[in-house]
Formats: sequence, structure tokens, C-alpha cells
Amino acid sequence: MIFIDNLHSNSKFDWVKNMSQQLTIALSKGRIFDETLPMLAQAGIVPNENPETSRKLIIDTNHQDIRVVIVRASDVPTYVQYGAADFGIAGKDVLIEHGGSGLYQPIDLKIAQCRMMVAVRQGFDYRKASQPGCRLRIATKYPHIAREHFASKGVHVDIIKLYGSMELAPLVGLSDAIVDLVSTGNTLKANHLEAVEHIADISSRLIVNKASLKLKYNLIQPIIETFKQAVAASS
Ligand code: PRT
Ligand code: MG
Repeated sequence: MIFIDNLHSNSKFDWVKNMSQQLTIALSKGRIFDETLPMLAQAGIVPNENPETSRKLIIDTNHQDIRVVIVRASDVPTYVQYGAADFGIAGKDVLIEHGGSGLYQPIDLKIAQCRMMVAVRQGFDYRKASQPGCRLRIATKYPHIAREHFASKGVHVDIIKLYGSMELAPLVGLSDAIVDLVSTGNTLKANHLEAVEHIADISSRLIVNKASLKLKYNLIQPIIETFKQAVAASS
């Protein structure tokens, strides 16, 4: 409730309220929205609707000056970078691909955790196929991460950019391997694929527009503090 007190009683920052009172939070629906809700609640912010059941893209909250915009997970950094949202939450996978420019990333929220992996058809001889000097076809939604990974191993790759269902690519001969996120491993198993290489541990970060942080400091800083406390309490 620190946040609510600041919002209403910190007269020192009244000029900020007069200048631009609205705070816009960019979230993707699904796991990030679900895992962010408890942290927002600790900061005293409660969305009025559930994006899974509502078709609205702008969701009001219990504060008339705070709203949530629902965007694709990979679009969250773009909304925050251009200031269309003051802050948002995005996976490290998305942030690496985006480049993170213009974004302040104060906290690893440790939510939506998973691993970026290389996976192949069960029985495919990946060790042999990925010797330095070899050439592999990789299907992925993450061309930047995949390119960096194989460059560091000295393996030549042809990257095939996909937007979803990467698991299909090796099954129909589109690629030798995929670079994708793995959480339980059930999707790989159901499609007779296996993970053969770990690239990175992934979790979601709070991202803040740098100008918003300066101009709306008294609104945003207490939220950052509350999120930090929530992460510390859960780890
Ligand atoms: O789904 P959409 O195409 O709209 O976008 P998105 O996939 O980017 O969004 P969303 O909401 O699915 O994921 C948002 C963020 O959650 C990602 O950017 C990751 O940081 C994080 N995250 C955590 C995951 C997973 N776990 C995950 N398991 N994102 C995707 N997956 C997918 C994975 O791509 C694979 O298809 O789930 C499948 C594997 O799951 P398991 O449990 O079967 O291993
Ligand atoms: Mg998804």
C-alpha cells in the first residue's frame, strides 16, 4: 500500500500528476499476466478484467490513472521503448532478440522461467552434425540467439525464421534442429524430439521506459520497490 499512499498524499510531486498522471503497463496475456497479478496486487494495483475472457486491449484498474495494455509478448519491449507504455514485463528471450535499447531493466522477476535449448529428432546424431566446420539448418523464432550460440561453437548455420510451432520443423525436414524454449519438456516429448544443448536460463524482467522513470519517478519507484520485495520474499 506504499504505492497508494504516495499516489494520493505526496504533494511534493503534484507537478508530475498535473503533467501526466496516467501510468500504462504493457503485459502479454497468459503466463506473464497470470504471474504478474500477485505482484501488482502487492503494489495495490488490481486490473478490472481478465484478458483471457475480455476482448479489450486496454484494461482499466482499481486506479483511474493506471491502465494495462495487452500486447503480444514480443511486442512488450517496443511499447515500452517508445513510451506508449511506461513499464512492462518481458521474457529475457524477447529482450535479447529486441536488443533492449532505451529500456531500464531493474529487476529479474524470476517468473515464467524456462530454458532456451537446441532440440532435434530423437535419434538424430547431433554431436556429429554439430562439429566445428559443419553446416546445420536451424528453425527458430529466435534468430539472434541461435546465430550467436552457433557462432560461439564455430558451427555454420542457416537460420530459418518461424513464428511458432518450431517443433514441427525437424519432423517434416524443414530443419535439422530447432532453438526454442523448454519448460516441462512435454511438447518435445509429444513430438519425438529431444533437447541436446542448453543455451540459456530464461525468466521475465521488469522493463521501464527511461524517460517515464524520470518524469513519473514518484509513481514508478514504489512499484519497483514492491516488486523487488516480492521477488526477495519468494526466493
Ligand atoms: O504464444 P505467443 O506466440 O502469443 O507468444 P509467446 O509464446 O512469446 O508468449 P507466451 O505468453 O507463450 O510466453 C511469454 C514468455 O513466457 C516467453 O517470452 C518466455 O520468456 C516465457 N516462457 C516460459 C515460455 C515458456 N515458459 C514456454 N514453455 N514461452 C514459451 N513456451 C513454449 C515453448 O516455446 C514451447 O512451444 O511452450 C512450449 C514448451 O513448453 P513445455 O512445457 O512443453 O516444455
Ligand atoms: Mg506461446
